[in-house]
Amino acid sequence: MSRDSLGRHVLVEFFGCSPEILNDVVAIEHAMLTAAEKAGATIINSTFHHFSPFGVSGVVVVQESHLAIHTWPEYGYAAVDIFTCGEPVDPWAAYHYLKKALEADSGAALEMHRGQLDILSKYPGWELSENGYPQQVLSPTITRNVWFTERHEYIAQSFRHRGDVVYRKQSDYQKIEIYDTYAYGKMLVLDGIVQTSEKDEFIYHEMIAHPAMQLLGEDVERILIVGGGDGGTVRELCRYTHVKHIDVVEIDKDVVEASRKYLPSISYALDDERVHIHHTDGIKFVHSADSEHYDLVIVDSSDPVGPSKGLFSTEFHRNIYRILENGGIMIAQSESPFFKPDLFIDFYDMLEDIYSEEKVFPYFVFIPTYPTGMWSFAMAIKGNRHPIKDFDEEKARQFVDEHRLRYYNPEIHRAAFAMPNFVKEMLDVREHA
Ligand code: SPD
Repeated sequence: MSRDSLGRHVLVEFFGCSPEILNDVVAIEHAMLTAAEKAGATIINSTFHHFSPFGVSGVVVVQESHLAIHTWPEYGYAAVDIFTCGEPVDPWAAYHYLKKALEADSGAALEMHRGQLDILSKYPGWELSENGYPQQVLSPTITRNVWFTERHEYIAQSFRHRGDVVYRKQSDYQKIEIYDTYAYGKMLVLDGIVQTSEKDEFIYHEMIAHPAMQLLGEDVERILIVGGGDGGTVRELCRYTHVKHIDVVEIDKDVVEASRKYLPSISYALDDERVHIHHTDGIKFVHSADSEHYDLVIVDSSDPVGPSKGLFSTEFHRNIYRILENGGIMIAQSESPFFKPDLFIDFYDMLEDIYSEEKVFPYFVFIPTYPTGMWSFAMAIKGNRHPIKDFDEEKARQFVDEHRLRYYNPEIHRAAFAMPNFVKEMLDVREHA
């Protein structure tokens, strides 16, 4: 090309692309960065976002201008701009690469010459480098701006991550992903829902385990965890030497494998000899378990969608009641009164039907990575314990100090059971605490 303009702008339409690729922010970012390299451009930085419900937009800023993309997965369509200046950079190399990378059936492109030199005249004092192109940027800093978003109907939360997915697999039950986020470290995501992260997991896992364990004291030998394949709950329970046997019923072996490999600080206790992992359906397991067999049952589930749906059902919880020893405790993650108010109310109604109103106690935690931040656990007691009256504060303090727990302590134990007024109203609470 003879140099008749400052830049070349190729406006591209790609048709018949793979919808999966067009909806995958990581794949699109990777394709666009590679396209910039293929064009011979020098990458300065990139920013890419995934939109609700579908689509990705992003820009790669290169020393020689930019590449931009907007995708419509539902139409298999992508609009791409490739704008370059400087002879050595070839926008068409980017075009051909992207056509393959997006698996497009066809592409249409229009090249415009931007800044035609025959109609421009240079201002004095604004000389360019010898060859007439912009000066080279010395040691460009490459930054990437790639986000995972947990999306719901009315709210969403985004986490910036390092750009490459650490782990991704469509298992037999769900889509499992692990991202390396800047704010929370590695983060386990199931079907688009954040489960746990290296930096805030201690809140959830200490609080699902220790309130009940401190209440049960030495009276706990056999424990069942339904779900919990990441191993965080097991890790907390294994701190208690008097516990003899823990069954972990995690339907999805890939969750366990991924956690073992990529989240060792959470999962290491899965190798404790007292832990027995069963890759089977928790509902069936509980259905066929012996009556009055467990001192503690913990339902460490995901939200009530996909494989976790049945873990919020009446039949499942009736069976848990049956398999609990007299005096035993059931703990379940019970979502957020803000995020899913109807489900929250129904769940507590159901537990009160089974255990009686005086034996069901919601308690609350703050979890930064979950929608609304406010989360809850249900404690349901078969027998005559009370979470505050029977709480041995001194023993708990010793345990907390010995294990250097980071969230749970005697003050938190008491405070967690305090109910905000709006929750009391939701649950129609007549004081029994
Ligand atoms: N909104 C997500 C709730 C997930 C609760 N389960 C997390 C499992 C951690 N062991």
